[in-house]
Parts: sequence; C-alpha cells; structure tokens
Amino acid sequence: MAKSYTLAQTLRSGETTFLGWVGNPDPLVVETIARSRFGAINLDMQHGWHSPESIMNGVRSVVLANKAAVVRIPVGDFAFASRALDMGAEAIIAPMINTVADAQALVDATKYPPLGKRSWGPVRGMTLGGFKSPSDYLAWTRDNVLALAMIETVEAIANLDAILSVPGIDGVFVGPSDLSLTLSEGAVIDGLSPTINPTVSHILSRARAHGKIAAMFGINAAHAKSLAAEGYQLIAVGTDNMYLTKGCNDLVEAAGG
Ligand code: 3PY
Ligand code: MG
Repeated sequence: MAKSYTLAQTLRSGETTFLGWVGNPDPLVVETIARSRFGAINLDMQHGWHSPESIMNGVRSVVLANKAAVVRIPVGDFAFASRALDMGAEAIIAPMINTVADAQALVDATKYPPLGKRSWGPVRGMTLGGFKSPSDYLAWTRDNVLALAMIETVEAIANLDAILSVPGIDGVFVGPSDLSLTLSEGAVIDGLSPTINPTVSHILSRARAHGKIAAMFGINAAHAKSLAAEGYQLIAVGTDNMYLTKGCNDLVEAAGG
C-alpha cells in the first residue's frame, strides 16, 4: 500500500503538527512552503485565491514534498471536498459547520459508503499517491482521509457535542477570528482576544471526550505555541501572506534597513 505515513496517523499517535497555510495559488509558492519545516500544508479556497486548477497543481507540489495536502473548501462547497480528495488531498477543512446537517454533508462528501456518499473516481489521487489498485486506495481512505469541521460560531458551540457525534467527523478546526466575531455579536474581530479562551478550552475538552482531533488556526507563532501547550494538535501559524511580509521585513531589518 502506498503512503505508509499519513497526517491521520501522525495526529492519532499524539504528535503535534504545525500546518502551513497557503492562499497563493502559484504552485511554486506552494512548493517552497511545502519544503519548509511545516508538517502539512493547507491550501485555502475560502479566503485564499485558489481555483480548482491551482488546487490540483498545489496538491501535487505538496505531495511531491512528502507532506500531507489539506484543502479548506469555500463555505458549503461540499462537492469540491470530494474533488480535492480525488486530486490527492488527505484532509478537508470545512468552514462554518454549525449544525448536524452541515456535519453530515461534510461526511457525505468526504467518506465512501457506509459512512458517507462520496462517489468513486480518485484517478489523480491514486496516481499521485502510488496506489496500486482501487481497492488499495479504498482501504486506505477508511483510516487516513480526515474530515475536519470548523467550529467558529455560537451556533456551532451550541451544537458541538452533536457535531462531534456524527460518525465520520474526525475532528474540529477552530476559527478564532469568526469565534470572536460571533461571540461578541459583531462587536469585536480579534482572534487573539482572551474573551474566547474559555470557549477554545471547552472545544478542546469536548473533542478529547469524543476521541476526536482538536485543530485550530494560530494567528501567530506565540499563539500557535500556546495552543500546542494547551493540547491542540494540528495548528496553523498565520498565513503565507504573513510568511512573506515577515520574512522580508526581518531580513531588511537584520541588514540594518
Ligand atoms: C477564523 O479564524 O475564523 C478562521 O477561519 C481561520 O482561518
Ligand atoms: Mg473563519
């Protein structure tokens, strides 16, 4: 079987993984970031500039760097979740999963029967992953394709246990910015606001109680470090826009500029 080591196995073994976050659709940018120290790479279609074509090329850049490719789909675009997996992604992050029906739609798109309703056709994913036969790929998906539900609204918090109980939901991915926005009823947009901390801890403890993966978007390095110390396992550390800006400014400053 191809792919002896996967993101799902790494996370289930208890390891922490820092997730590169790429909105830039250029496969060379994706490739450069995939070959950095990040353990896995997310291609962001919700707020990034990716098209279906750039996801196809970006997934290749990530997989050829021996990293797991993750795709965040646009809100409600479950059809693209199936396509991204067909292209060779290992995990899907779905934003704004607020209800059991949302969670079930995510499972339907990402998991083959009996858990879901994903239709067969992973031509590119099989080639890229080196799978020898359809049954080889099918067996691999059972334990290795991850469906991560973004918990980022008051409604999602109210439904958290029910969402976590949906078979086929592998974990949660917390969006701190939207959480700050909805918890404050639109008054605050600040993913670093301490007012969201009790909710962030509550999500972690409920995910653990359900035996599911706890993942979250870290706004910066210090935030990501504190989330890892708290027990979150898959953690973004800002975005590619920050990597470029900070990299440029740090270099010029170090040069005396
Ligand atoms: C949020 O913080 O709301 C996110 O979706 C992170 O990308
Ligand atoms: Mg969000």
